[in-house]
Amino acid sequence: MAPPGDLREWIGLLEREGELVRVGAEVDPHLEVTEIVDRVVKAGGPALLFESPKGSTHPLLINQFGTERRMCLAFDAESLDEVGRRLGDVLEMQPPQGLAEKVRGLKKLKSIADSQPKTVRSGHAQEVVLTGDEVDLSTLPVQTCWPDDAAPFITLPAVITKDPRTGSRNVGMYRMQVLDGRSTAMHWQIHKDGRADYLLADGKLEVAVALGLDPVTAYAASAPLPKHVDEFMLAGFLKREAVELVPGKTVELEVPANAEIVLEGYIAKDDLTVEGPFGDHTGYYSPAEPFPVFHVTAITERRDAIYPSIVVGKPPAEDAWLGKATERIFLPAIRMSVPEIVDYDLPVSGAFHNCCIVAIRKSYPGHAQKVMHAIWGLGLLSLTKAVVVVDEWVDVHDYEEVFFRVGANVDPKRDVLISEGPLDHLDHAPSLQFYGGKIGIDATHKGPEEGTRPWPEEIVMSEEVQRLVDERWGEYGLGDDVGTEPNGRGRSLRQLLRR
Ligand SMILES: Cc1cc2nc3c(=O)[nH]c(=O)nc-3n(C[C@H](O)[C@H](O)[C@H](O)COP(=O)(O)O)c2cc1C
Ligand SMILES: [Mn+2]
Repeated sequence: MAPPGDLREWIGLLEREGELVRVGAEVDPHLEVTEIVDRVVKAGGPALLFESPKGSTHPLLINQFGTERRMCLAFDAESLDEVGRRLGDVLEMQPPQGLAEKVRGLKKLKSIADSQPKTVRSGHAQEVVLTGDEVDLSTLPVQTCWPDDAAPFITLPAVITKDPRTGSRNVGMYRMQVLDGRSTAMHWQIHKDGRADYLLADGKLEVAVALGLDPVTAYAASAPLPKHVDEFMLAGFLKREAVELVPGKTVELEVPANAEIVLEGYIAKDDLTVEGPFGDHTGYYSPAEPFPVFHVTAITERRDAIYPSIVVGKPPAEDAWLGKATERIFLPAIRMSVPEIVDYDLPVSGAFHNCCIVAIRKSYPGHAQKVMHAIWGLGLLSLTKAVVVVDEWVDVHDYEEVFFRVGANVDPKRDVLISEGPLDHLDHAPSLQFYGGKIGIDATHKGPEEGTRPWPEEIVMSEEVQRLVDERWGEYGLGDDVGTEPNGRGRSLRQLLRR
């Protein structure tokens, strides 16, 4: 088995797994779809294929990413950590020793070589080609997600550009406000690679937008890779099959051959429009701001093309799982530069950029502060507003336990670092947009070498007594519902409180 090859295969898989419901009733992409999906997402419900969106002939697929199980189906993996390990395996390659290791090493190298996208002659994405006056975005069931949204927004695009100097490709997920039948805004934020390509362009930048991809390639568009690394290569690696591309019809860009819909066009330098407001993943409306205009020169489609969408809003929304995928998949890459990091968690309710909890193998004074600064210097993680550092044995995904450590181990005067730096484009809290305060909380154990009193021992029952009680449990007449597992380190507070 491998991850699905295109959106149709993916829909077929979801259907076989009982993970998709077809909605035959006519439903309005203006607000109504959002209210339905928001309820279904928050209940952990299935993907939805709206077969008759009002005013459009294209079906609308939504909530394809809405649960951990569907993410695992998308990646053909047991867990998202397994996907991370596949990447980590390649990143951490050492010179092989012995024949068996050499053979394994060659396989790994081949998996990298095979992940390079390849150009093919034709693809479903271009079964229908519409150019000039035939271009009409109003045929798509683009959602107006929230009541104060300025217009309909394309929310799940893979936006393809090339660096005008080096020719290296970038694929990013940037929402697009529909302005009229032939143009949209392009909401690449100031820290993003697509915008960097635009700033480097002389006059005009060609852009292609792929909609309706296999789930791994769609995910890859949202992955925070270094600018010179092609997201289609990551997709090829994770799919274990190269992304196939076809030359665009009106642009010198290659587009995914398996896409349901492709928008081709260009963005002219300094051609700006007012974008927003838009009900954003922060849980608030992001205000209207100037962003570039994307002029569509061609729409190419698969016959009976399916339009993909996603609703962001107050967390948790469907995008939570795209964010969690990134959190898990990038852990090995982060550990390449900060190996003392054992694990990290970006709480969904923190909209990913607001908070990062990180567990470290602490080995010298100031180590927690070193890691805070590392996070604040690492790719898009640099936009993190709050970093909480805990010791390696703390489960960073257990927020009750993290809260316990912060309460128990922090002297606010000594262990809180207030800093400043770049902040997320969408963060409305700082006085200045893009720039403001950061907080680091050191909730690790300390000691005299960091100027504190000797640190007390945590309470843990001796293993001997735990074993004794295990053995004698039946004699106490307490039944098997309570207390059959030992307390102490390693058992999370949340698990204990649930009992
Ligand atoms: C559903 C969804 C919508 C997103 N919308 C935007 C957006 O409108 N603008 C933006 O700059 N980033 C947006 N992002 C985040 C980017 O896709 C992400 O930061 C990615 O790394 C950008 O690609 P790049 O690193 O090549 O610039 C969105 C992510 C998701 C999952
Ligand atoms: Mn990129």
